[in-house]
Amino acid sequence: MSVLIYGPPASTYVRTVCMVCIEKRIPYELKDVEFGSSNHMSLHPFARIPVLKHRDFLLFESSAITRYLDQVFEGLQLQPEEPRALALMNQWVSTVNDYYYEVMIRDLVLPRLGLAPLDEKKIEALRPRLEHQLGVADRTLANSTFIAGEQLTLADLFLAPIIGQVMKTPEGGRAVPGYDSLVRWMRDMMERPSWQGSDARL
Ligand SMILES: N[C@@H](CCC(=O)N[C@@H](CS)C(=O)NCC(=O)O)C(=O)O
Repeated sequence: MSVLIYGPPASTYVRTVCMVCIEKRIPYELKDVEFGSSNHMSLHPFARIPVLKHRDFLLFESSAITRYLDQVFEGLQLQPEEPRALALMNQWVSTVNDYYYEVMIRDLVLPRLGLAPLDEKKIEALRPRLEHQLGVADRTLANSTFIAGEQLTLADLFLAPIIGQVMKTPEGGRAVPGYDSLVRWMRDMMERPSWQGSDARL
C-alpha cells in the first residue's frame, strides 16, 4: 500500500518526506497541486505543501507527517527511543524548520532561484546569519556522525535538502566547502539511496 505525497519534489519539505519513505522502503506517489486551488485548500487549509494521504487519513505539516510515517511503518527507525537522543532530534528538527529554513531557503535560495524578489543588499546582509548557522551545524557534526547523534534521524532528513539547495547558490557554493564536518556529513547523505532517489534536479 503506497502513500500519496502532495507537492512538487523541488520543495525541501516534500523531499524530506520522500527521503523518509525511501529510507523506510515505503512505496509512495508524488502528486503536484495547484497552489491555492480549492483542491489544495481542501487538502491543506493554510495552502502549504506537503500533505500526506495514507488510506483515508490526510495529514499536513512535515514534522507530523514524518513522525507518523516513522511510527506506522516498519523498517529503519528514524526516531531514537532514548529520551535525550530523541530530544536532540526534536531540537534539530525545530532548529532546521524555524531558523535554517528562513535564512537559507526563504531569504537566500528562493530569491536566487527566481522564486522570490531578489535584493542583493538583503542577500549580502544575510551572510553573517548564514555563516553562523553553517558553523553551528559544522561544530555539531564535528562531534557526531549525524546531526543529532550516532544514528540517522529525521533531523538529518530535514537538514540535508536545505543544505543541498544552499550549495547551489553562489553564497552557499563559496561558504559550505569551508566547513569540513558539514561537507563530510553532506557527502555521506548524498550517497544514500534516499538522496539519490528523491533528486528533483532543480
Ligand atoms: N511548517 C510547514 C511548512 C510548509 C511550507 O512552508 N512549505 C512551502 C514549500 S517548501 C510552501 O508551501 N510554500 C508556499 C507558501 O509559502 O505559500 C511544514 O513543515 O509542512
